[in-house]
Amino acid sequence: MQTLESNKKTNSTDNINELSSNLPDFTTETYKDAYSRINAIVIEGEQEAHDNYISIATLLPNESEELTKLAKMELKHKRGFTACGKNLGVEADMIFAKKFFSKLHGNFKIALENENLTTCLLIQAILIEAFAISAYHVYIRVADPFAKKITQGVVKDEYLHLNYGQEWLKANLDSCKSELIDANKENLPLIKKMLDEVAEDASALSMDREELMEEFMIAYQDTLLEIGLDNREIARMAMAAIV
Ligand code: PL3
Ligand code: FE2
Ligand code: FE2
Repeated sequence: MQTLESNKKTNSTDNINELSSNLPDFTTETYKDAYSRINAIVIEGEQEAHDNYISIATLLPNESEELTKLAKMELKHKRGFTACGKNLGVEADMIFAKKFFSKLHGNFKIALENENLTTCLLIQAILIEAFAISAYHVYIRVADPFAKKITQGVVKDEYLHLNYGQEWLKANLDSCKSELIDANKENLPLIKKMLDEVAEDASALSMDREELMEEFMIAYQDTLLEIGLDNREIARMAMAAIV
């Protein structure tokens, strides 16, 4: 547990890259073209995260204040990443980004309509946040100085969001475990698909696919362990990504 915990706070490779400063050329057309989609994905993701926390608050009226706070952070993230695109002279391809999220967004909507709080929290506060955390960690190592600063601020907040979902699911594990496992089976493959879909553009930004997967699995498994699932259950859940 100690070692997993320490993974959250220090990302060893952050420092290594700082020393070698092996950064891509942020001015090439190839870089900017890929950035127009990646930047849009992040902007759309932050907006949807905002909307999702506001929606979750309708299912948890007692926690509305806390959830509204989390939602507001997402809008701040959105503004930060919008500035990153402007700074590089890139126009975000929002149509692409909406499509990118549509399947997961649809599943969230269905869960919300059915008042499946566990599923809503798994999708937003665990899967999407772990995806964001992994992507932002990898991005920080190869980002332009302006974006790097913004992303470092954002990733700290994302841990608060992940933590929120983690603590609720931990406190309610007895009653939500089977829904959690089912929802994971349905939605983890979508995250895997999204990762595959973004891999080529990410690599144009010097972000490595294997590294993204690795960071995702660290955040994901660590969270499930904290929630109170055992190693076998976590292995089973993770397996849903490869079938
Ligand atoms: C929740 O707070 C945010 C959800 C955003 C999802 C982001 C997915 C990231 C895809 C890969 C992007 C790399 C980072 C680049 C930043 C401009
Ligand atoms: Fe965010
Ligand atoms: Fe978030």
